[in-house]
Amino acid sequence: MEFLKFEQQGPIGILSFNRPDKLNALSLDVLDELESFLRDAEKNTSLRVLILRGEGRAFVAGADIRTMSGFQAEEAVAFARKGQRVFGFLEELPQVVIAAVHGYALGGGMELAMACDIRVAERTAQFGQPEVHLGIIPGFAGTQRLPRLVGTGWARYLILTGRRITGEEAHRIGLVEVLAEEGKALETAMDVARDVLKGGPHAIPLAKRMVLRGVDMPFPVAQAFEAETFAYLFTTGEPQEGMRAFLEKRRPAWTEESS
Ligand code: CO8
Repeated sequence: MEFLKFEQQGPIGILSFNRPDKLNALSLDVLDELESFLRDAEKNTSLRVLILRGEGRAFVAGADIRTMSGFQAEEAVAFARKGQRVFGFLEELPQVVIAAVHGYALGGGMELAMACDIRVAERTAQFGQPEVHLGIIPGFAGTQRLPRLVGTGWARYLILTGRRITGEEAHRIGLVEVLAEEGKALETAMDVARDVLKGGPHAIPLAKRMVLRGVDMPFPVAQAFEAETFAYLFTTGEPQEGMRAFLEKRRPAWTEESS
């Protein structure tokens, strides 16, 4: 891979955006590489948690402005759809995805972090949706994921002013779930990953899917879906082991990967 680096330590994978001279800006090539990586990752059954981070001074400073600067309308819609598809695929991965943010997470970079399940960020990280300053709008589903995460008030404030906020402020408004000290985003994300791995390997992806699907369903339908998912888990043997382990005062023996 040219713009991405991947290493796997047991069930935890670390994917680094590696185009530091351009603050990891998302060009068409970077998006292509990300898409093909994600297609492989989906099938990687030994991988249970994926951490996303950036090399250099940024997480990701946005979609590549040079790429977009020559667009006509057809290319613009294709680029927006491509980013939406790739980020949608990321969001739908069976693995838990954690963004470990330091430095800039702007525009498409903030949209990328929002497509992750959990956001860890350093206090000094810089989040923002500066698109309007370029005469565009967030186009990788930011106008949709941001209000779902922080409410329509903060979403309109951030998108309409293009102002940047620190990791600390992002944490206060609910855009970031876990705050890390400077230089500690990855380490803190690894701690979160280890907690995720304590959960049942069947329960975790199903719980993730339930939350994601459920928000777009009418409440009674989502509730029925939840009950069916709950019941399905009992066909896997996992709840029996989890609860037996609790009663026997020991750690559950899930699978080799989860220990
Ligand atoms: N795209 C392309 N290149 C970038 C980007 C970017 N988003 N961000 C930084 N770079 C490049 C710079 O051009 C520079 O390259 P070079 O050395 O060749 O001149 C290099 O990275 C380093 O950047 P700076 O010299 O600017 O570094 P500073 O420390 O001075 O500034 C900033 C850092 C404040 C992060 C600054 O680089 C900046 O403002 N970057 C742009 C941030 C931005 O506006 N991001 C949003 C982009 S729009 C977007 O993401 C839309 C997503 C949806 C698109 C779908 C529509 C079709």
